[in-house]
Amino acid sequence: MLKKLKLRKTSKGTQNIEARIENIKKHELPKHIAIIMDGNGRWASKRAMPRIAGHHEGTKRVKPITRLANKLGIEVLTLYAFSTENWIRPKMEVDYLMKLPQEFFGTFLPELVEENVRVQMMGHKERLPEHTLNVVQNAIDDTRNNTGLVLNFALNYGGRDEILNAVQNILHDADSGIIDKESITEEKFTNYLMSNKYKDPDLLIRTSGEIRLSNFMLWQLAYTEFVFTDVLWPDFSEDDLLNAIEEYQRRSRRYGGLQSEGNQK
Ligand code: V07
Repeated sequence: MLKKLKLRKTSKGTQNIEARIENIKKHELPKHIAIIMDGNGRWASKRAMPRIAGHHEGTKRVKPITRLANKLGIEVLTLYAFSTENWIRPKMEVDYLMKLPQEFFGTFLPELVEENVRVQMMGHKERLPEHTLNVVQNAIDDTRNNTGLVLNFALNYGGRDEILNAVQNILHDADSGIIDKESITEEKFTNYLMSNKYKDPDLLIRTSGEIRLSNFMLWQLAYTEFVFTDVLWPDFSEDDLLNAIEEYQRRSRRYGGLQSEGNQK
């Protein structure tokens, strides 16, 4: 009985999704979507499961969301996978999290290559274990020539840390005469951020009901539309992504013509 219900829900959902995608494509899409994938721990504790079971489930949700973003023609999907603050978690949990890129690419990399998705990473590489860095670098290399969706993982990333680093590098370049101290504009500043190849996010989604930024892309989110949802990340479905995009489209229609704010790359 349970199985039957589940199947019915899935096939109905699929049908709806195709129709919704067609409609969504008729309107302006966010070019860059950033997601704070929160709620894995809560998802697990609700089921009396260990936190790592929630992370495992959360990793599985990244695939369908990436597929849908690619299908919609989104240019950049930035996913907050691990923050510079996450190192204080229990060692066992951190060790597990650091194996998730392996788990993810182990089954998904061939499809990403095939589907023209380009993998990128934003964050400090230094502190990451070698095995993590190796699989991420391998995925970046294998998808280097792809021209479709950029799948950008924020891994060991922190917004203040990023800004501070930009300042330090600017000071360094000013000292070496590479940049003129008097002519540092917002545009030049953004060149020193880790996201310097991408436009600012048009849409930020945070799951799990928390209404804060938690040190994510502080500079880049200045003009971004925020959509917060109570859905926990392991439950976040294609429908939920489409809901967020539809909300974005309703808002941009409402503001129509007033969209010249923010820096456009
Ligand atoms: C992680 C699953 C998603 C929810 C948020 C926390 C747990 C995918 C990756 C990943 C990262 C880099 C990469 C490929 C995949 C990942 C961590 C945690 C640390 F190149 N999910 N996921 N990395 N979670």
